[in-house]
Amino acid sequence: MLFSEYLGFMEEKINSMLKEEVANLEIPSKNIKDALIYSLQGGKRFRPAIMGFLAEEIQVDEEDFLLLACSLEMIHAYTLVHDDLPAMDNDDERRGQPSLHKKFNEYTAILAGDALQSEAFYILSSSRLNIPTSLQLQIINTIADKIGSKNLISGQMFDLEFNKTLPANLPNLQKIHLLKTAKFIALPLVLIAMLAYKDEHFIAKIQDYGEKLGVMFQIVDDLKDTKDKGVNIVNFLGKSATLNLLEELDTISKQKATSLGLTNMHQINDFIMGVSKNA
Ligand code: GRG
Repeated sequence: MLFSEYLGFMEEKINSMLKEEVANLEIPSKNIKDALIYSLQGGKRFRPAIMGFLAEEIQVDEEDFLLLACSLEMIHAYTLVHDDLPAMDNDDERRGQPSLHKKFNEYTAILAGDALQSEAFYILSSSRLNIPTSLQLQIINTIADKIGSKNLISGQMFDLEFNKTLPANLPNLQKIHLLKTAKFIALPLVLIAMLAYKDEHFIAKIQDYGEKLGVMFQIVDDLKDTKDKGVNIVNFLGKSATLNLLEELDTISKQKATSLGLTNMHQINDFIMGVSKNA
């Protein structure tokens, strides 16, 4: 199946799973339950789709990673809800709808973000994952590392400090892209490699590939949205040099995938490059 088709297939599957996950939660506060449902609607499900694409290449069964994919989407949704808050990026819209704090209010958005993160780890640590406990612990540990203060949180912190207490220069911007976006695009691929019991060498290489893909993903996001954003690579390099960098990353990352025997993953590159053409 083409990656673009697979994305649609995964979107439907994850949407219905997430709906069911939240429906089954016994939450005393109806407002929080409604906010969780709202926050989980409308994503592209890019991270689950890249998981599935790699899973097919290295023979990991769907039932072994779908709950993991749902947990990652919950964590992803939490970061978006919190990022949209007035104290952070102050965005009124998300996924074509009012952002959560606009639809509900600020304290609901803060608590819904917190809840999304806890519910994700509740699923991740449950026996429903049906994998050996030692592997499950390693997976939880890896996720906590990538979304914690060593990675995602510092990336977001630097983003908020950029051009204020943090000098606005290209190395700092690239550090933000790596920590805030790229590590969280590499993570789903690393988790699939862990489920397949791949060795350290493979995991380091797939992480490297995923990070390059993540930087490409962020660059395309920057190309799509250049208005009033200081933290945007197009403002530093200009459009033509940004497109050249994107091409370069595409070539390098495809070589990395090829060296792992994963040529089907090139379709993910092509999908990202395709989005850049319409930017
Ligand atoms: C609040 C801890 C914390 C972190 C926020 C994710 C993030 C960090 C900020 C969001 C802003 C942004 C532009 C992030 C770059 C990554 C990105 C393009 C996220 C959007 O991901 P998509 O396109 O979103 O997969 P959908 O809506 O399709 O799920």
